[in-house]
Amino acid sequence: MPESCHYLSKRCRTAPRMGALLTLALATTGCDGTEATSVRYEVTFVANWNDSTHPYDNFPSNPHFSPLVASVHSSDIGFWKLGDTASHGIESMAETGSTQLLAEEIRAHEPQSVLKLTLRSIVQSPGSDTFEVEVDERFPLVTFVTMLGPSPDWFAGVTSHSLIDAGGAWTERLELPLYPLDAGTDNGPSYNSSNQDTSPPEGISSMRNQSPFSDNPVAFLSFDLVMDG
Ligand SMILES: [Ca+2]
Ligand SMILES: [Ca+2]
Repeated sequence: MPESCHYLSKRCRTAPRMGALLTLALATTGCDGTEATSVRYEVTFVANWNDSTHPYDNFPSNPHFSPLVASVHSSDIGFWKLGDTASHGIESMAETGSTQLLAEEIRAHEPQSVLKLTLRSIVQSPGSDTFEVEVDERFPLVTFVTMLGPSPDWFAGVTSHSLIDAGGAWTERLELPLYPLDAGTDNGPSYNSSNQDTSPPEGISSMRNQSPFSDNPVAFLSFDLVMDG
């Protein structure tokens, strides 16, 4: 059996619900081993960072998230990980909100390991953003990052998250709470601290329940499989 039909055959054996079966059938054109099956997801980013959810440390007057960097890629590549040192692109994104360096790092892996890079616009918090991404069996992973602004080097996101579930089928709906992260590249302790470069850089770490953050998520990221027809 062609490799690209692997997930389809698994899905068919497990007698999926009719909606999912319909989607899969429509999304699957020419499963002859020459093309991977692609599906689309509606992605919704909901900003949840405000002075009620995180009521500490002179909460800033203009809380926002920098333009979301969204990448669909294969398991051959990853762009950040807890405990690892941030790349220059992640450092730049987390400290300034700039997408340029990170976009270059991601695009360097097109088309072999990266299917698509999507750059969005600033989202006020509270606020939301909705868009679609296309994924396929060779590129089932998503990586999303956005800076909390203003902040020294704090960001939120997911890394190399697969939209294929443990049973080998496309996940129909997924909602992920996003907790604040420290890129480990600036020592500033407060939202509006001046630049204090961390040299050498430290590993990326969670700031969940660490000053100035509470135990609440700063955002939610959800994925809904688009049901064609
Ligand atoms: Ca830091
Ligand atoms: Ca820095």
